[in-house]
Amino acid sequence: MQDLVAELRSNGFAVVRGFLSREEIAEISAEADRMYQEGLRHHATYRDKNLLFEVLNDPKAGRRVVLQAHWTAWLSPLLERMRRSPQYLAVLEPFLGKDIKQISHQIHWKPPGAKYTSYRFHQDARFRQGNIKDFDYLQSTLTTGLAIDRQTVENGALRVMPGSHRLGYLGLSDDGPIMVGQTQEEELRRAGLDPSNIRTCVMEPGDLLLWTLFTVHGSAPNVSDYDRRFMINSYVRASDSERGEWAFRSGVSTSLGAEPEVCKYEQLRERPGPFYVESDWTEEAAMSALAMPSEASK
Ligand SMILES: O=C(O)CCC(=O)C(=O)O
Ligand SMILES: [Fe+2]
Repeated sequence: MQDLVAELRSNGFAVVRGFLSREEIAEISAEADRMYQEGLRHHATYRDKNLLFEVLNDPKAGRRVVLQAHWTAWLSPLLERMRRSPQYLAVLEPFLGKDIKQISHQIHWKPPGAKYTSYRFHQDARFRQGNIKDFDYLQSTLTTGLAIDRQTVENGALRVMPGSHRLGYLGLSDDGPIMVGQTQEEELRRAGLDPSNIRTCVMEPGDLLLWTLFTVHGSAPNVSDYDRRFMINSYVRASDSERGEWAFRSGVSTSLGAEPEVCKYEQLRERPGPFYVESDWTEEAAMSALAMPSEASK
């Protein structure tokens, strides 16, 4: 038996090989494809409560792509069950106990041929608001990444910096969009990190990567001709978080309620949607904003 707790404590990440079977992954793969098609129905990024499709007209691919889908458990009974399946409880319980809420539920795609398929190095604490951004919460949270496709160097598997979870919040990539450009080595060195320690987490479909809110990680662009689908589910010890959807209560798998809970999307109550997101973080949008100053800035 692999001692995942010891591995995560010492390295800030660990891989569970063969977490799901071929059959289970085949089902999830088909459902992820269905969610991709669902996302493509929208001309731009779309939000409806916690459900989000990040949709972009990718300048290099010359087509519309879906980069992320959040909380598709609201659309998919299969994904709703799998986010709180016994397999997840078995991995989570030694870290978080039997009362567990879920903060994120995301499918990420890296469409072959697209420009925007990389993530600068960062710590996921960057994307959290409120109490759990605190370094004290290192032990209260756990993030999991399920390989739907093979994760290779070529298709942009997650890359981690071993031991970085002990350094507290470093502010990496806080200066700009996470998917524009790649982290320069100087930025890592300034934060006290040695770029030669970067490890690429090569995985087979069905493997599960675990990391912490403070583990420095990122991923390179997909330069292969196949997709890289990765499903991120992150969890928190329920007693340490007001936010999140229940996943397990006293070890019992718990389905979504009638109304969504605040997870990462803080404006859930005031601006539930549905709406399209007008802001665009691409370089192309930044260039056209410079070329055509808005009325207000003239
Ligand atoms: O999909 C990836 O490669 C990384 C995504 C990630 O780290 C994040 O969304 O926080
Ligand atoms: Fe991340």
